[in-house]
Amino acid sequence: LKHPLNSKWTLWYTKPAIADNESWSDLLRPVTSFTTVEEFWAVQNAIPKPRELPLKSDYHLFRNDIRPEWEDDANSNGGKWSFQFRGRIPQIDDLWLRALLAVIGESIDEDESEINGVVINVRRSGYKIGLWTRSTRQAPLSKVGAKFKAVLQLEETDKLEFFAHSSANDKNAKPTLVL
Ligand code: M7G
Repeated sequence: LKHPLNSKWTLWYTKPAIADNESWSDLLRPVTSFTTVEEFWAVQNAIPKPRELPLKSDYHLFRNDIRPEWEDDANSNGGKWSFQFRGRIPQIDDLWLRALLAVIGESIDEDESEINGVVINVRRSGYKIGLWTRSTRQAPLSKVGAKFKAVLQLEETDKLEFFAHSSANDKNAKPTLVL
């Protein structure tokens, strides 16, 4: 017996650059896709956890055939709810799993329309998790952000920040919403 998910999901991996001439698109690859709960767990149990990934790598889990890039038509008018966890915190594997389950279980967004995917970046400063949304409409975003803050087990005083992808190339961009 297999339990179907609402969407097909594809896991992507960004490997760390070794040489300076390796571009973003050279480093980003789809790993595998799944459509059922059972296939999700088979993938989850087979792959390295965030704590086992090298610095500068990313996992991206995206719906259907959406590419984990600002340029994809599904993402270009949207943005991401983002939180930076400082340091190599031991809970990150559990928090990432909670984020994955919330996204594939569609428990963050009741009408299923806003969420395109979820990303973890492994960086020297720590781990960053981002929830990518289809739009920047404030009402649904606030609801989604509040739920995502609970999924990540953030404290009231932790600041979850929303950035529009239209400002993704601006290193000084300020969040357009903060929860
Ligand atoms: P990042 O991995 O989102 O965050 O972006 P970081 O600054 O914490 O490392 C790192 C770099 O990867 C960006 O400056 C871009 O050069 C490239 N990059 C990341 N993303 C998500 C995209 C994307 O969606 N499209 C393109 N073209 N480049 C990207």
